[in-house]
Amino acid sequence: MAGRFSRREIEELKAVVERGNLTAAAAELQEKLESLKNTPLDIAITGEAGKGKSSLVNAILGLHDDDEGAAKTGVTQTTMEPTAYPHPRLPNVTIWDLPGIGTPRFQADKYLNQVKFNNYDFFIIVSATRFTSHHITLAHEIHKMGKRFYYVRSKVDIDLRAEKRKKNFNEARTLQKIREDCIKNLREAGEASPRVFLLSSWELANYDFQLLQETLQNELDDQKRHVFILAMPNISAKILEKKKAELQEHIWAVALLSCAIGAVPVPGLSLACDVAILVFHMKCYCMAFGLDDESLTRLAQQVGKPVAELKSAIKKSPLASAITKEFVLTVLSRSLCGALMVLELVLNFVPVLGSLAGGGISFVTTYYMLKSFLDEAAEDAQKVLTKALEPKAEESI
Ligand SMILES: Nc1nc2c(ncn2[C@@H]2O[C@H](COP(=O)(O)OP(=O)(O)OP(=O)(O)O)[C@@H](O)[C@H]2O)c(=O)[nH]1
Ligand SMILES: [Mg+2]
Repeated sequence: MAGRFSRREIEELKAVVERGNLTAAAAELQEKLESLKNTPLDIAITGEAGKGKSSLVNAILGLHDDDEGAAKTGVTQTTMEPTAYPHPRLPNVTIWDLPGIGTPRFQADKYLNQVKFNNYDFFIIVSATRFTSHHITLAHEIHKMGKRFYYVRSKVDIDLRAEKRKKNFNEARTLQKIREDCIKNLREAGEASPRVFLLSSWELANYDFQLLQETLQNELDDQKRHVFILAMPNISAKILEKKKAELQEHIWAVALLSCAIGAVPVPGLSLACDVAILVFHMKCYCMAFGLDDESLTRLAQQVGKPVAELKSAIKKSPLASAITKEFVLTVLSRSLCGALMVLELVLNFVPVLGSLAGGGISFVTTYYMLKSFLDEAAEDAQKVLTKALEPKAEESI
């Protein structure tokens, strides 16, 4: 049932309470949550001109090439200086679209300085067709800085289309051949365990895009991983689940913070909690799941469906803009079941929560509210995704 604490959460909560000083613990937690919110993540997309760097920037950000705020793509040399593309919903995440290496304005020997190579957390080298000496230069320099790179072989849709003309065409075999070739070249360039991803920025659901996302996520430290997961485009059920799990991890900390800093009795209810904290985090959940007007409008354009059709899939949670103090108060007053839940939890955890005094109720109220809101928002986000991916009415006839 929504609202249950996991054993681990109870243990962590106990530990905090046992350490005795709730205000200090809350300050520590607040700092942790704040730094999580402000952790910068700078990802550089590099490679030769015209290989699909800007298209990949847009793919990672969940933007269409024509969207406002999208990186410009084109058939002639397009990107002339490092350009920052802040994530549409997470301003501390920035994808850097770098100009192509080896063009007249960006000779290989000056490129690294020109594009301020030191400034990024990690690199994605984008290639298409052949492996070149520029890839070796980039790989060496990134290594020298003690940083990582991921090698993306883009535009595989074009390779496959060309190979299809042959009699014995086999998609898996063709992809494997491209992959092996990239790995072999990177090994020869001195890379012990090359990380190679085949993809088409036009078909994110196919090939290695998801694997790329997962690999990046696993290799980031905890703090950057949290930021990265929330920044992912909502293109699969799996990504939505991951976001949910990531947000859920922090609910107990938010709840503890709420009871330590601002347990305010809710008028007319035997509940107390910091409504502002609830509003803030519920909005964050909606934004992470793309349950806001801007994200839905963009998604509707991308899949060629009316935005109203996507919105019709949303059954439980409101959009981010509708989450106000009044909304939260209405939910609180309606959640009789929630109140019972709170009571049950308080009774069950008297030894723990007793020492939080009045704050105990605020703790469980906040916990319960956020947990059930997160469950509902995640459910709605899955429904929106299913609706977006359904064949259009005229196509299914
Ligand atoms: N078929 C296909 N075309 C792609 C893909 N990625 C990019 N393109 C096309 O390739 C061309 C170049 O893409 P860009 O993303 O502008 O390449 P870039 O590396 O940023 O180019 P510069 O900024 O000029 O260095 C554009 O016409 C894109 O539409 C892909 O995965 N598949
Ligand atoms: Mg470009």
